[in-house]
Amino acid sequence: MANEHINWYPGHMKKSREMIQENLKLTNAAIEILDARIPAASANPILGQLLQGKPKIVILNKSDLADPEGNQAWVKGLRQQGAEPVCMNALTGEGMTELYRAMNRIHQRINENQTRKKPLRAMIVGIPNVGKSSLINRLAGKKSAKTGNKPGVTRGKQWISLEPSVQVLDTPGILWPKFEDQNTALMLSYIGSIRDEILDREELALSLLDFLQKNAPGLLEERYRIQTEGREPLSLLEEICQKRGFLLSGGRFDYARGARTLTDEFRSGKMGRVTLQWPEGQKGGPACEK
Ligand SMILES: Nc1nc2c(ncn2[C@@H]2O[C@H](COP(=O)(O)OP(=O)(O)O)[C@@H](O)[C@H]2O)c(=O)[nH]1
Ligand SMILES: [Mg+2]
Repeated sequence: MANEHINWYPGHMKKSREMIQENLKLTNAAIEILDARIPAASANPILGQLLQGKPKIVILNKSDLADPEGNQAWVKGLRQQGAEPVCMNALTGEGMTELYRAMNRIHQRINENQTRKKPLRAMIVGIPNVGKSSLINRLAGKKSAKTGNKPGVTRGKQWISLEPSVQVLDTPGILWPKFEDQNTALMLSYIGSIRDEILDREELALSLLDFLQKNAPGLLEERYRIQTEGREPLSLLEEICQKRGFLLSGGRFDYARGARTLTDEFRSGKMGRVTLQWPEGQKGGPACEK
């Protein structure tokens, strides 16, 4: 998976915010992309402030990797908060029809009671790796969006016209996650959206095993054919190494390989679909923070 990581420095964050503020002046709506597995942890901390009341569509992207029940729960929860949620898979285009519908609803709302109808001009925003470029490519219908995250880079503004009066800016706004929050940082590490160096892979694997054992033991039990009840994460990792034959000389466990395999298989969805954060008061996961 080609994860793009950014080191966020204060200057960097300032530039990125300024770029978004500049571009927001040209738009009357935003499309916020979240990762459907961790909608709370992948939300931007200051987006609400930047939008200043502009309507937004919330895309739960990578919904193919999240629990379908979790997707439903988030759609319902976000709708109750007055947002326009759309479940999506930017790789296959699933959810595009819903996205167009949501854009039309917002467009109508913007022009309600207006004699001079304005076009809808929307901007895509989100933290790194949620699928901004994938969606822009899909909207543009060709591989046109630049890959790589360069906050602050200003290119000539290009609009992708979906209809004559519905346009999306071809440059996404890249915001930083709430990584000062420990739980958020962990969730982002589990799905591979922040540098692995922040947590050692083996530590990360043990933490992920602990989380899954408590919240989604079935994933581990089915994938690795192991019993998880009452076990220590380390013993789970050892059994996974044993089962996969990840052994070093003298029969020692190859923890590094076990950890890499576990995290890779989790991130790519090989273990199954899982929602790590549920809307408040609902099943599984830690209660999501605001
Ligand atoms: N499974 C899955 N992977 C996705 C989806 N959307 C994007 N990706 C992958 O997620 C990674 C990051 O996507 P990208 O569009 O570069 O994210 P950006 O950093 O927000 O621009 C890439 O490896 C994409 O192929 C999706 O809906 N489902
Ligand atoms: Mg990108």
